[in-house]
Amino acid sequence: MSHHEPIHDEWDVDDIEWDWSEEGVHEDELALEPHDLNAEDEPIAQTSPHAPQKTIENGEIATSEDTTQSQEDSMKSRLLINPNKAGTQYIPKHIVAKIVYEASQGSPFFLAEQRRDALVTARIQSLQSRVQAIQTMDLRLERGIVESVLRTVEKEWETSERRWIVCVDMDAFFASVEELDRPELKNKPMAVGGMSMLSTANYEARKYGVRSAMPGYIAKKLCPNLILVRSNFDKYTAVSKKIREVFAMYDPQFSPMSLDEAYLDITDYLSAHPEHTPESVVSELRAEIFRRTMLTASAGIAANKMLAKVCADINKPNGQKFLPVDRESIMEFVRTLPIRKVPGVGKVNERILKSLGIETCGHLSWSRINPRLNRMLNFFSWFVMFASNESCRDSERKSIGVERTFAPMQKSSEMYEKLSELSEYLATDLKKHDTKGRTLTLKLKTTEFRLFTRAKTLMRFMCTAEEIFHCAQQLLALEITANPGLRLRLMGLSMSKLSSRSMDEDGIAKFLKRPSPSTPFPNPQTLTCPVCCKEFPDISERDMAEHVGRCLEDPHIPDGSGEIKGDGMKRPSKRKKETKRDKPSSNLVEWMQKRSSSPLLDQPVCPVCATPFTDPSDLASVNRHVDACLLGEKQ
Ligand code: TTP
Ligand code: MG
Repeated sequence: MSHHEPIHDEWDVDDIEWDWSEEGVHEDELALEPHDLNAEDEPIAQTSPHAPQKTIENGEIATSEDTTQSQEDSMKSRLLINPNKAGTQYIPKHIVAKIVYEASQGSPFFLAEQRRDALVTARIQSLQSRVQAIQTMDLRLERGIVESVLRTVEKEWETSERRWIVCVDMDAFFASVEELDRPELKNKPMAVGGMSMLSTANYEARKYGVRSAMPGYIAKKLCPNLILVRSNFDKYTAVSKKIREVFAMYDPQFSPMSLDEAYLDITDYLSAHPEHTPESVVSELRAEIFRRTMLTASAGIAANKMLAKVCADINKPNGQKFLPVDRESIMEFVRTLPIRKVPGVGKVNERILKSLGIETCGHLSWSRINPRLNRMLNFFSWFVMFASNESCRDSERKSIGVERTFAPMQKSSEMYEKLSELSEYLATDLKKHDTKGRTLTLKLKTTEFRLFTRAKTLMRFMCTAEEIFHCAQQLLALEITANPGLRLRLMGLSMSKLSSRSMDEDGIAKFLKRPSPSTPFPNPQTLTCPVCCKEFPDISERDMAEHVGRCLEDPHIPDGSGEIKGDGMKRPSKRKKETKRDKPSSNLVEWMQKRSSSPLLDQPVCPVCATPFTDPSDLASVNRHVDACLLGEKQ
């Protein structure tokens, strides 16, 4: 992936997949943490190679292990970060683990990882006791719900149109680009980056266990002959441009994920070129990339993005994997797929799942897993994602982010300068993708490797560098004030809750202007401003909308739901004495809910057919309704 290329993955403040930069730190660990575990910023760990194996029988899950894993084993596997990276399979993992463990002991990175590892162990222990409690419950209802959801998913799958989705990913991208200028490095172990961090390594170096996001000094222990090359983003961006020209030949609306990776939907291309098969199109595409750049790419061809992404890694480097789109082929493929291969399952999720005996995606299957646990860990959603028929269009982008790693930084003036630079980059990316967003997340990593994110959601959209910087500096100021002596090594900004820029009206203004025939509001009338709480007799909706807009623009009034989360770092209490003006957002939500014609969001609905219950307090009729749905007696 790239330096300031946008990453767009599902995230909801906690679930961020960030980009990285100069020194290359990949935080893939942040995606899709199990809901109920509140895994926060917890990065990935690999289950110990020595951990006892678990079994799943009759839907019951053995939960005895993980706590027996020694702290040292747990740390060794954790420090491996991603032992499944293509090209690293030739060296025994335990040898790499031992060297990395010994080389990093006592470093700030090691201490931070140790702290996080202890947290995960504690979570696993608490999870295991909860799982034991669940085992004794009557779960027939939940099993029925899972079955019903699966029936719906399958029906949708059967009736929906098959698409051919391709994930293309360049091989050892930064390193391969460097080799173009220095061909003598081709057969030598080489990595891009510095002693503090590597961006990537060529396949020769991977044979020694060297890989992305590994400190250079540790890589040197694994491979003393390793040659380090400094990164040069201008070169990578220029090559990326050429690759994208090729992508556009096969799918003009391709979806770039980073400098070296993209999703393409080649269904239309195939219809226009009936002489081709999906495999021949992708071979041709890869050959064209090679012709233009002298670099190799690998690809996955499958029914959806998730499967294509997994496939792209299978025959790396310079290979492609084709997965037929029929149900049986997909089910067979998924059944044996190790859970760590699922995009979004990082080292924490992997360790947690493995502690429950879940090693492959087959183990996620509803029939073998306790459904309540399934729901608790949210892994059903991963399972369903395999069956998804989503397209890979750009419009589905959930967030756009940039980040930079740098030499330790302590001066706040420098921090603000970096923030301003990131705001510019983010604004440029937002413009490029014709989008704007309401939630801005600031990500910081300290020199002690403490990683935390602070997010703020505004009622209005942001897209310019000034708007972004204005919001971001408030978040940064809070941290600088709360943590004297703060020393940073990484900073990132990401925008989510995105919307197209081309929409002429947004947010509250649009809402306020929306006609609402089912909940008529007399006009003019007495209305209360949800921001300043003043009452306005005989005001028209239009004037009220303008007033609310002005209130929201007033910087002295808190402008939305400032969300703050993190890793327990000290931060100033934002809440002073609560005054009427301190609670605008709850008033606003309430006000908007009253005005909305749709049912309240938290109205209980049937878990099977999603119909709101007319009288949720009448449990007997609720049960009758759900039973009927489960038995398929309702339409
Ligand atoms: P990747 O596609 O993940 O890795 P890669 O292209 O180097 O190797 P592979 O053959 O396995 O695809 O990332 C693309 C580029 O993004 C990579 O060359 C360097 C950069 N990068 C970082 O800077 N830091 C990281 O942690 C990772 C994973 C990548
Ligand atoms: Mg790559």
